[in-house]
Amino acid sequence: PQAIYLADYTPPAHLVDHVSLTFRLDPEKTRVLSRISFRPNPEGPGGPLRLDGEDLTLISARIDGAEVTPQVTPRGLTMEVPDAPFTWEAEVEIAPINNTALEGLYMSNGMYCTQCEAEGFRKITYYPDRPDVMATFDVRIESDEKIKLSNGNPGQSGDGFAEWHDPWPKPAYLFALVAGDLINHPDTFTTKSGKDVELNIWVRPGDEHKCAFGMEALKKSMKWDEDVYGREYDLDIFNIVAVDDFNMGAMENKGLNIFNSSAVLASPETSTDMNFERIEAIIAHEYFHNWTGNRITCRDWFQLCLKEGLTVFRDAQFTADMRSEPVKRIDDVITLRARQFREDNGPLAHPVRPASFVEINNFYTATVYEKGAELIGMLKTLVGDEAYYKALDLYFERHDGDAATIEDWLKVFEDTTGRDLAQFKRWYEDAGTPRVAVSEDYADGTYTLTFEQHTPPTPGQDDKPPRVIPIAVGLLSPNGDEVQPTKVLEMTEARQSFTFDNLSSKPIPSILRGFSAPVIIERDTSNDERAFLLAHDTDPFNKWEAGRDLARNALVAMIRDGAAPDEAYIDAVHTVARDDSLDPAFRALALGLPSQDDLAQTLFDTGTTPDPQAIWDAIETLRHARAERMQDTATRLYAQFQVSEPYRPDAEQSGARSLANAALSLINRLDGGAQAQKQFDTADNMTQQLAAFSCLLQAGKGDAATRAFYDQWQNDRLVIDKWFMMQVVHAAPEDAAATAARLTEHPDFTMKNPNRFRATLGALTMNAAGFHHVSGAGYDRLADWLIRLDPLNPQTTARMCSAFETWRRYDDTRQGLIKSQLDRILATPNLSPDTTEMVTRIRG
Ligand code: HT7
Ligand code: ZN
Repeated sequence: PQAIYLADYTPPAHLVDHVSLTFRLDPEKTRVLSRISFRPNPEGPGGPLRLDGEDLTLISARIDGAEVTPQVTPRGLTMEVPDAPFTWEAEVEIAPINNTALEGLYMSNGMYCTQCEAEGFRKITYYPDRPDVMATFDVRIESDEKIKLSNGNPGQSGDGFAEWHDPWPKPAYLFALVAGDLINHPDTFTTKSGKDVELNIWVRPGDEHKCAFGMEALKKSMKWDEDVYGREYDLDIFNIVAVDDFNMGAMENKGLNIFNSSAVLASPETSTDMNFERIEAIIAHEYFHNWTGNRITCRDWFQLCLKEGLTVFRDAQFTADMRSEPVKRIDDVITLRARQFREDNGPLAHPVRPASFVEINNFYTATVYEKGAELIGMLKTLVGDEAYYKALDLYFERHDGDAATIEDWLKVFEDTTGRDLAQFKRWYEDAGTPRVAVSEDYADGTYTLTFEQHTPPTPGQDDKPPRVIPIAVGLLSPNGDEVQPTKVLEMTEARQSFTFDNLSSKPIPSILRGFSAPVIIERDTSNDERAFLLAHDTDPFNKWEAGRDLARNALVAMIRDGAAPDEAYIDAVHTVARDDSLDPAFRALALGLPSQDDLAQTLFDTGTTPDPQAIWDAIETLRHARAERMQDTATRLYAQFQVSEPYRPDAEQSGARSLANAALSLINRLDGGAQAQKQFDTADNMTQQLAAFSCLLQAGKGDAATRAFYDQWQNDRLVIDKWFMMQVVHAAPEDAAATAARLTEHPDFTMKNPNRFRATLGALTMNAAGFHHVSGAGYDRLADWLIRLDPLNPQTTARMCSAFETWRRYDDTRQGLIKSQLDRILATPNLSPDTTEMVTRIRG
């Protein structure tokens, strides 16, 4: 497969005014009739009509009513056409039942559904399948299925047919169709200008009791986008459909969002607090795409971050407003570091706006999404809130109906603020996480902070010029008072100093407050200073960060130097846990420890080859030491934070449960699972049940609970995903690969369902010490299953290859074992382009 380059962008030769589609649905022989009004693009390169098309059987084609015979290849067709507007008509045949890749039109549990982003529409009919071709669509679905849905507003319907009209021009990746035996959970929303919108969540019969939360989340999202961004919904109806077999979380098709059932269905008995929060965020994310993605779309797939970075940023703002801003920020930074910093640091590093790709599906990454969102946050910090919202108003006004670029995006900020954003643009173009080294000086009441930035080389990019970095800083006096409230320092040079005057003593700096830029701060900080910040910092993010750094140092000292668990760390975190003036959710976060992967990277960065087993042992030892020291506190917190009111998945109750369950896991270290067993037996919601189940598995007392959990939930596929996942994630390192292998033999295991596959094999990669067990069994098992999945579902296979991306940090034995698995995958006959690209990049 050939790479394609941003620099080679050329506008399409032909534009489309309108598309009419008729679907005659059949599992093996669906007929798709298209009637498309084309016109030459005055700004295009000219030449023949080129349409994308894959896995299609062309039955007939006509231009302006006359039968034609185009030149057909496996990737599409070409046809000489008049240099004037014309109508293209085609009939093609497809077989949704055979479509296991879950791209294009496929079947899930007997229901027809589509996934067209990024390039799935070409598996439905011949079309210029690129986002800068936007058209209005009419769709007629002919089928005996009870419910037949597509984009836009409903038109006529009758015995065996339904019609839909989408008045908003859209690219083909936003096309959607669903047909099946579905039940709706209906509601309405009245927009700020008084328009009533019909809302529906469509599910399989039996799931209707799991829709209420998603519906509330949708209405809150619609209101929030009106209140905060002034964006109103623009159709008469908004449909959401839950589908079991889905490659990602959800898809923002115009007026017809399609969701992985795990991202929309929720009930207290079957979903955890984390599930509820994730569902609320994904519903908001997909809804917000209606403006940032659909009304304004991307010119080409290199601009993916234009819609994804902005929409992730908007959904994070929404969650912060609905729940707790500091907790959301801490959660997001934990994820950013775990996924995006890891990506930026290895062979898959790429810019937020990549310059080339082979398979676009491989670029739906943490860098495009999460780092893309960080760039929006930095821009907002740099220009200020007022200018940010003014720029957004201009963006919506200027580019409504456009397929836009990052240049268009930055220009609205330049025009609003008069700032030159040329240096800021480097954030979009240069891969890698900048390191910012900090030094300080204090003399005669003046405190000076000096920053030096450098970004390590990444594949294909050796030298990186300095970027503009907003560094939010506050200063504390030695008695704990804040002497300098948060101030944003704008670093633009490779080395730059900032001074603070009139200080009566040398202050303690709190640097990168709120994690104001996606960088790594390098500073020699003593543990005393960290403990001071943990106790006194007014910035919740840096307060949490100080505790996290203390824990990391303690663990590194144990692993590298054989040190005993650090009493000072345990005292400091114990103080936070006991502090009833703090938000319980924050206290639970403070009790968290750095992940095994985080520690492996920290060791590697500081010159020690990480030993996954030693990391696991150290975490176990530290957890045990903490449990012993915090025994009384744990007992008190566990009792104090039991929730007696009826279950609500809101921030208040979920914060209380997370602290009580953090206490349970401390208690569990010492009581051999007794309290966890009680909680498991009496739990009336999944948060409590799963927390107890996880404790029992960790205590080695999980056999009875494993059986009971299965018996209770065997008919709920989403809960059974949890059952698979828990067993693998909590298996002892030496048993993890065998546990995953055993579960792949279970009658409920299927590799056709991505959720189940991820719950089993993805869980193996989450069990770091198990996956990296020196026997190589983890690597071998994963490679086996990736090789098996690839012919069925290349997209999910390719994404899961990233489990191997950190291979160069390990010892020669493990490197050799992983390399041989990568070679084995690459040597597989007919390996998909998706997986070939990923493994080739990882192998280097
Ligand atoms: N825009 C969507 C990204 C996407 C996707 C979703 C489901 C299945 C396959 C997919 N390929 C790309 C989801 C989003 O970011 O909102
Ligand atoms: Zn998105």
